[in-house]
Amino acid sequence: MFKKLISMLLVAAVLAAVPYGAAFASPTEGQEQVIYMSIAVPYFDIWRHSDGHWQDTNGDTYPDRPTEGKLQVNSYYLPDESVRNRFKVTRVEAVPLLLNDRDLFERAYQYDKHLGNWDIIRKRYLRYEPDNLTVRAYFDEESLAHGACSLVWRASLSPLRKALDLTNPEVRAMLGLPPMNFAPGVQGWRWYFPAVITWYGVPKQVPDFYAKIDPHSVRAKPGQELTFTATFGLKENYPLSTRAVLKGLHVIGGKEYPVTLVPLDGAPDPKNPIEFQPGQQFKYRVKVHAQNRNSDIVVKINPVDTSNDANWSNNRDEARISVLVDVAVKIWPIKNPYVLSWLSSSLTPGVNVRAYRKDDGDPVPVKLTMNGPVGTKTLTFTLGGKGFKTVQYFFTVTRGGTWKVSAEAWPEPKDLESYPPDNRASTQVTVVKREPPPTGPREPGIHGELGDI
Ligand SMILES: [Ca+2]
Ligand SMILES: [Ca+2]
Repeated sequence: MFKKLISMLLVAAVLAAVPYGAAFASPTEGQEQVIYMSIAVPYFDIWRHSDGHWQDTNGDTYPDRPTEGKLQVNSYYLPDESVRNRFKVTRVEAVPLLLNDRDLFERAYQYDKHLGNWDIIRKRYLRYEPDNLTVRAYFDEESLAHGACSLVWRASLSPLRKALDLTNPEVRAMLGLPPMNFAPGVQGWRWYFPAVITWYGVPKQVPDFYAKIDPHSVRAKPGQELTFTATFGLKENYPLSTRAVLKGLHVIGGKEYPVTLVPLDGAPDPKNPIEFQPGQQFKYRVKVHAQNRNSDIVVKINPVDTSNDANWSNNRDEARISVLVDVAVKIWPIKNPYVLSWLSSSLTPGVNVRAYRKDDGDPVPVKLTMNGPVGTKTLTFTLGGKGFKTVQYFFTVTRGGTWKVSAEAWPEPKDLESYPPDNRASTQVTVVKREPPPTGPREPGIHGELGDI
């Protein structure tokens, strides 16, 4: 006699009374989607002993014979742990995989390659399917929480011509079964019950990655080396470790140039996606040189394991580099000295005031203030790199003397100035009072001096 054969893995499955298609998802958990497809190929063997009786191979106490309708129950698990981590399973569907179902197979094969490609599956299993094969998935909330379901197959154990003959040495060799001498009258037959299991789910809690840069704003001279600290993290309310890609960019005039993120305190190499534990953050140093125009340092973090982030607004941060400018001012009399004729009662001397940019950076507002005998005058205008503006300051005098006029020019805001010593200047204007020439005795009624009032 041959030893008793248990042909199938039997798993006691409690069949929950959950109708096909029920979904365990709340509306806040996002769109249900196919999260995995698996290919299951259990088999059902029957054996006839040499005395003619059929063995109970599925352990249900009834003998299993050809042509009988059979019910088979197996448990299945969502095999991909990363899928289980990212999605909450909402339901499971199962359908038999038949010889003309190549499209269905190819879809499932994208996820589950463990049994081989279509040619292998078709040759090894699909040719040996029983008649009237159906399969249905059963699950409840608890089983889905473990990524598990039960599959119930029903089939008629026929026809024999589509079954593998387990007593045939060639068949045994193909199946990897040991050679065996069978007693006369012994029969053994195998059918396969191929099925495709489609797992549906919704994304689990969404991670919230964030990126920060410090400081947020610096003033610098063109060419000056600047150091920033970039911090990338995963908020601790996400329950799993998950990966993200880090990026640093120097944005100059709308063009993006990558910057190197130098790991600090043992932070991982940012060239590859980085795994973050909940609440974990890593710091990197960013070194750049200020350009001759304003620029921005942008840091970004993007999730890798999910397509979503709970709050995109904190996945990017930027620092502004405001380039210092060098404004200067010059002031000089239009004429020096002025001469006040004895024929004139007054004179309006003036000074030229020039505000100019010594650097060649982006345009900035410049405030020019002039102070002199007629008070303070203020002008604001924009000066581009190497630009200048010349204005005059006039005042009226009725006598000779020396007058002082001062000016100062500053970029706005004032602390954009890189070299303050030349932002103030002053000059003196001398007015010489010309006395009338000596012309002899004065005539009555004519005042010889038309000057001072
Ligand atoms: Ca975020
Ligand atoms: Ca200056």
